[in-house]
Amino acid sequence: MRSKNRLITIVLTVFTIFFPSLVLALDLGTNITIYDKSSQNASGWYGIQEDQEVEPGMVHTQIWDLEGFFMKGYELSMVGGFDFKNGEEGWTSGDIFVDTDGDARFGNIDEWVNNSQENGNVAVKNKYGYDFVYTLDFSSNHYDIYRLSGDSNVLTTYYHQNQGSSPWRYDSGGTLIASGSFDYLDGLTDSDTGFLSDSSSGIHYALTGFDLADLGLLPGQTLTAHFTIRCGNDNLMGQAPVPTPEPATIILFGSGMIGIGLFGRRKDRHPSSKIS
Ligand SMILES: [Ca+2]
Ligand SMILES: [Ca+2]
Ligand SMILES: [Ca+2]
Ligand SMILES: [Ca+2]
Repeated sequence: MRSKNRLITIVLTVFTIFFPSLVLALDLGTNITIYDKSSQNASGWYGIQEDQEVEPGMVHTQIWDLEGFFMKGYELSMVGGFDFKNGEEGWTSGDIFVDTDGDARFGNIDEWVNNSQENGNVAVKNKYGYDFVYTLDFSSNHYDIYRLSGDSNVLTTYYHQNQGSSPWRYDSGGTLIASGSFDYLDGLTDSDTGFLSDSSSGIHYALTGFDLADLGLLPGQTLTAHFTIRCGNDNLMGQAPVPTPEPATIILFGSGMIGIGLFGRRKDRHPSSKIS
């Protein structure tokens, strides 16, 4: 048995040395990214795909590229060439907005945004349809979740031509419903993420661990997630049906109960822990 274990260890070590990308590849679940409804071309940096894409007329390199939203069970994550924690040239991350009743408004700005020709991150009523926002604190990797209404205030993206990427951040008037913590990953490779980089940067970043269970969603509802950078340079959108609880969760829960049962029985052998 011992030599068999040693063989397994050797095989795993060799595998890790020769195929590090396979071993380290992130498993963030299903890619739920959708078209952000803002493009000039069918492909390329102003195209309809999200990887190697930014909004029309904006700076286009990997360091400005938001790449994908992912969902694994009730965990939401996202990946980008943009450094979510440190930003780029003072242009920082926004918050993560979630719509749960199918009326999120984004892209196609001429159709519905009263687009002033002024630049600035302006506080406006939440006319974008989002029902929840995860506010991100990168000093402690902490998030708060607020429930939003149409009377809540949110901040627009900075550049007036990027209003289809709004909103950027939460401002005020929501109701705090839950809190949690997220993980920030840096130094990810193309192989880790499945996305492309370029000569400006070979690196990808990820934020993981946003719990959707706190939103009280029902299976069958569709959720739409939104994130952008302060300038609105790139807009990232994701959409997916709310999952039904997985059988695996029930099995795990069941085995946990069996474990507790065994532990309890073992403890019972000790006279002092007997329950009469
Ligand atoms: Ca990219
Ligand atoms: Ca992009
Ligand atoms: Ca909504
Ligand atoms: Ca985009």
